[in-house]
Amino acid sequence: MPDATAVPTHCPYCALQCGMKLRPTGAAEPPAEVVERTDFPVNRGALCGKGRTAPSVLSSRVRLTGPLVRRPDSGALEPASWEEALSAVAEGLRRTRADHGPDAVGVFGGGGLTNEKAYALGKFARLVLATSQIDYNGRFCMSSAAAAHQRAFGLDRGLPFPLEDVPRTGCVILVGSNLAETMPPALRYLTELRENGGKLIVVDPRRTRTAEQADLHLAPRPGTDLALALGLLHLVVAEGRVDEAFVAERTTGWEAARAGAMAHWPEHVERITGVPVPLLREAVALFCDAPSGMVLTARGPEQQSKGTDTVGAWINLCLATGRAGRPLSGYGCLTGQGNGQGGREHGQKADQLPGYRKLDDPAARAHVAGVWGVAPETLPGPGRSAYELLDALGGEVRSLLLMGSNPVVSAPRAAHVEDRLRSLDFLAVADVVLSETAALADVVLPVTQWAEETGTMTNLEGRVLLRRRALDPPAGVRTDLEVLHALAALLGWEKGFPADPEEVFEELRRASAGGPADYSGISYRRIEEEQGVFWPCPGTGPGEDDHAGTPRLFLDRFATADGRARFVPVTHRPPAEETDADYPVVLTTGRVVAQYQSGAQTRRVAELNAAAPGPFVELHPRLAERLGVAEGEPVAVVSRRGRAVAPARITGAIRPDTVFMPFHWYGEGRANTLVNPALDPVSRMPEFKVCAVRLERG
Ligand SMILES: Nc1nc2c(c(=O)[nH]1)N[C@H]1C(S)=C(S)[C@@H](COP(=O)(O)OP(=O)(O)OC[C@H]3O[C@@H](n4cnc5c(=O)[nH]c(N)nc54)[C@H](O)[C@@H]3O)O[C@H]1N2
Ligand SMILES: Nc1nc2c(c(=O)[nH]1)N[C@H]1C(S)=C(S)[C@@H](COP(=O)(O)OP(=O)(O)OC[C@H]3O[C@@H](n4cnc5c(=O)[nH]c(N)nc54)[C@H](O)[C@@H]3O)O[C@H]1N2
Ligand code: SF4
Ligand SMILES: [Mo]
Repeated sequence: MPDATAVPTHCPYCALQCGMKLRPTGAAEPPAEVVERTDFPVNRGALCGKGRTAPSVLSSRVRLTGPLVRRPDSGALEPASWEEALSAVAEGLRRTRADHGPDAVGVFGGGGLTNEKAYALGKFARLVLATSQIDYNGRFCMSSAAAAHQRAFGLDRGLPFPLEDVPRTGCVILVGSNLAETMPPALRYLTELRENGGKLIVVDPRRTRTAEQADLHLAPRPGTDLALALGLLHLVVAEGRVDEAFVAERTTGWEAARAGAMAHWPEHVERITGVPVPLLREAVALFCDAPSGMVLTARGPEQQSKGTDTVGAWINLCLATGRAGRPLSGYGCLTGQGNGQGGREHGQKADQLPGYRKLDDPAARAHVAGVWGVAPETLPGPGRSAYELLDALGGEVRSLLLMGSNPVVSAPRAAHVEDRLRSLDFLAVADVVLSETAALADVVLPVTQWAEETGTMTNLEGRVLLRRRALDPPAGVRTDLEVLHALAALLGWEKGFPADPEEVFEELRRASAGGPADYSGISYRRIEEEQGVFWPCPGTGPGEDDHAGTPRLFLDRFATADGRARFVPVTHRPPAEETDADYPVVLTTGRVVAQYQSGAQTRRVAELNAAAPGPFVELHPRLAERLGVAEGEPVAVVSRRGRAVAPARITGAIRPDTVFMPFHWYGEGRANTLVNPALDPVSRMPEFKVCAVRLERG
């Protein structure tokens, strides 16, 4: 039933950015209710439990409703006025800069922030703070896929095609994605694929709810996807399945990539991955017999210290078989956070300027400096990556402004990161709730939530969306843009940091014009009318917006200088930490359907807590038996970084050499206490998906 009082908007959580409508209830709990919205094509009305229950986080009972400042006498966070809180932040950052220089001030952002916020935060760091030390949690997310995209295609947009293409392809290889739990409404695309006669291959060390849907499930040992992809490519060559014409016309570098694959014999690959040779052959047959095909990766193969090469190997497989740059074929990365795509394009990344420009490119510096009205040489250079920045806290970086992340729960080697945060001279956190990280701050700034503010988000397809304000925020909170506006003014920048999102977007359009992620032809008006606009969407003149947008990339040419995709020669290497006599078991980590990320938001929702009340250690019955633990009994997982304890969840759906922990909780069961911060050399992505542990009875 049409409902005029409900405002069409989007979910606060993942990169699917499901469409929904919100209607204010007039009551306190919750202040709004979700109404079905069927016109948005990505989810067509479907929502997961997190999206359905998102309004309950809007309730004042669970959120921050006024600023907090740590009092020297009590050492506790206590209520303060906005004026006091903002001047304490400005003073904290100013003092560090005066005493230790601009690079002693750090900024940490998030992939959940709107495009406008990500843009304003990057500009604030480079201009107001003049620091190079800014990065964000997206570094922990899809940065390896982003790096591999750039290397192979010259451009990084997670999916080069809309999700609606997925059911029409011939075969999908889904690598390390559990989308039945992480993007439930998207499972429909895979169901439709199979209904249409297409094949689904899932690569995951666990037989997940997603793997259960597959025609073929390959369960490699964590951290061995690179060998697996090379083994498949070896078989493609050996069985004469290379698309020679495509390779000759549309690619470069095949010979070296081919040589790399030929060194990976199927039997050798079976020994590394644990995937039997007949299954490798079956996978190649399914993929190559189909008229078209896609490889989609998520965090499984990406969150490794060789994630960039691993994704590169899967891209090589697509290129060699001609499954790229053609309709219904291609490689894609399923980006994770609400604005995981846009958040990586507009300048909160250590090496980047808006429009996905490179900070060390003189032309990019000149263009953006021009839009900002400053001299290019005043812009700082590239800074440290996320983990390296967190690791430097209390050392070279002495004060931090954090917006949109909860690293105390979500960063690798989390006890160390927590310790580094505690050692800061000054920490300011802007958040909607008192997260575990906000609880360590000197000043906590309470901000408005998704439903109470307007902004654009770019979903995993590269579709730029408008998330509209649907209700009034409680008194006492401000938007992130208002916070940056006020702080800039206190630090001497009266102009250049507007609090109105559309004004920020209009500037972002100009800053992105001519860059790889060109938004210059997109306007709020167009997004409203068109259910989102796919970038690149160049404007044809000032104020004009008549380019159609680009739902499908690379059909005529790739975004490299010569228009050809580049094969990258890669060879297998082991994880940074291998199992040994002391730490004989592999730990991998990930998600459950009812909790989101660090849990800061979803752990405040009763219905979600009932579904997923706490951490657990998923292990195979054989491992449980050897350890002598029964279902539900505590298991201690010990790595070289620490110890975590959580109840056993015993299942035959996981490899016997591997245990799995979700990372959504703080305290004794915090998975990230264990995780190895070894970084990928190109993307600087930490190795969340594999480290060596031993198990003890807890
Ligand atoms: N419910 C829920 N949904 C979410 C989120 C959430 O926190 N909760 N977060 C959002 C975000 S930011 C992201 S990034 C996405 C993540 O979405 P996904 O990538 O789907 O989530 P994960 O559970 O991290 O990892 C996926 C799978 O990788 C497997 N895996 C582990 N190690 C390996 C390996 O070495 N190789 C392979 N091939 N697979 C491996 C795990 O068993 C797991 O099933 O989800 C988004 N959606
Ligand atoms: N072991 C392990 N660890 C992982 C992963 C894994 O697979 N395994 N995955 C990694 C991945 S892919 C990701 S993306 C990270 C995510 O980890 P985090 O960066 O911790 O992500 P969130 O929990 O979403 O944190 C967002 C914080 O910002 C707040 N917030 C939400 N919206 C806004 C806003 O608009 N403004 C402001 N100021 N604050 C807001 C939320 O309340 C929350 O406290 O975790 C990483 N950590
Ligand atoms: S799948 Fe993602 S965007 Fe959709 S309702 Fe769930 S959390 Fe929200
Ligand atoms: Mo993520």
